[in-house]
This record gives sequence, C-alpha cells and structure tokens, in this order.
Amino acid sequence: MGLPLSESPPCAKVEVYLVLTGTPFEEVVGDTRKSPTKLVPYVRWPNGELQAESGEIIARLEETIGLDAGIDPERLARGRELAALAEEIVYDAILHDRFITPEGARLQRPLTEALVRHFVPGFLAPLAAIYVDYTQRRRAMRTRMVDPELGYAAAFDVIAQIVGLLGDDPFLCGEEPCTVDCSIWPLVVHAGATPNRTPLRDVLRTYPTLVEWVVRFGERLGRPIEPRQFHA
Ligand SMILES: N[C@@H](CCC(=O)N[C@@H](CS)C(=O)NCC(=O)O)C(=O)O
Repeated sequence: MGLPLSESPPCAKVEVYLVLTGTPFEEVVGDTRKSPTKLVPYVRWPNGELQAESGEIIARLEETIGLDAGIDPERLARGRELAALAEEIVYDAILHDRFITPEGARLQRPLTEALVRHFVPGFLAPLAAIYVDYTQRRRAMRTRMVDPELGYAAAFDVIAQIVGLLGDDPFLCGEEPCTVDCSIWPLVVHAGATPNRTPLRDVLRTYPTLVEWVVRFGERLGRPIEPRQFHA
C-alpha cells in the first residue's frame, strides 16, 4: 500500500533488521510452499540451508552482529515480551482490518492477486486470490478477533504498553535501536499507515511519541515514513 517495506509484517521485521545492521541480502518473493514452516519469511543462508521464523533468523544473525549487546537487559526482556504480544495481538487486528472489513478487503484484493501471479498462471490468479483470502480470514479469526471489540481492546492495551516502554527515549529500549524496534515497527507502520479507516489506526495517532518514533526509526533505516502516510 505504498509503504517502503514488505507488506507482510514478519517479513518486514527481518528486512528491517538486515537493513539496520547493513547485512547484505537479496530479497525475493517467497513461495510459502517451499518454506520449512509453510510461512514467510524464510531465508536461504549462504550454505544453501533454508530457515523460517523471523525471530530465529534474527537470533542466528545476532550471534555475530550483536545489535542488542549494549541494551539494558531488563528493558530488553520487557521489550521482547511486548514484541511477542504485538506479533500475536496487533498482527491479528491488522489481518482482520485488511481481510475481513469490507474496505480493507477491497484494497487488499488487487495486492493478493498481484502476489499470487508470481506462482500461478494469470487465469488462475483470481481463484488463487480467493483461496488466500479464505486462509487469511480464517487466520485473522483464530483467537481474539472472533470478537472484534475484545480483539481491538487487547491490541490497544499492547499499544499503550509499547508507548510506556518508549517513554521519552528515541527508541524502544533506549538511545539506540535494537531488535525490539525491528519487531514492533513494521506492525505499527502497517496498522497506522493503512488507507482504510480502522479503530487501530485511530488509536495510534493519539500517541505523538509513538508517531515520532515511527518517523525517527524510518529515517534511521533510510525507509522514510511520512507523517501524513501515518495519518497522524
Ligand atoms: N511466527 C512467524 C509468522 C510468519 C507469518 O505469519 N507469515 C505470514 C505472512 S504475514 C504467512 O506466511 N502467511 C501465509 C499463510 O498464512 O498461509 C514468523 O515470525 O516468521
């Protein structure tokens, strides 16, 4: 939707980490059928090995890169806990807003069709898109978003906790960005910069420090997000 990052938050998490740490990589459209977990992202390491799970990919790179090395351990632990919550709760709200609400589904359909065209002949793309749409709707409804009121309330709570973690610091765990910023930023960007009006989008823009962090981290990455894209 015009954003300078993958349209999949978990893929964007790995992408952002690679960009931030200056790790060379080649980006390709991932075929979930070939992934070890049947999900994206997955990487092919230089030795040919395939590995999935964004957190595990980053953990392996962290063994040599050490982006988190200088971060206060307590704050890092809290940040990781919140990132895990956001990856479940905020992600489901994003899926709901993108695949289940009529306006989100209308905007998402051409993107899904364009994606599946990488893998199936053009005439099958509309059918394949209907299938993907079905799987994502089912996934969006796997837990809290069965009751959107409860699902949004849980997502708002996670967002408030993220704002608390940020405090008045430039990045989520202090003066410098760490893996927690890489995990949470794509979710907040996708939720806040979606063109359809959603409760989550409206809540995000009530937190000026969060919007400033989104812009600041985007600048640090060289993937700028305009405040107007964020509907702030
Ligand atoms: N825990 C996984 C989650 C990955 C994930 O949910 N990927 C989504 C893309 S946003 C996917 O591959 N969905 C395809 C499907 O549900 O079939 C990670 O962090 O890598």
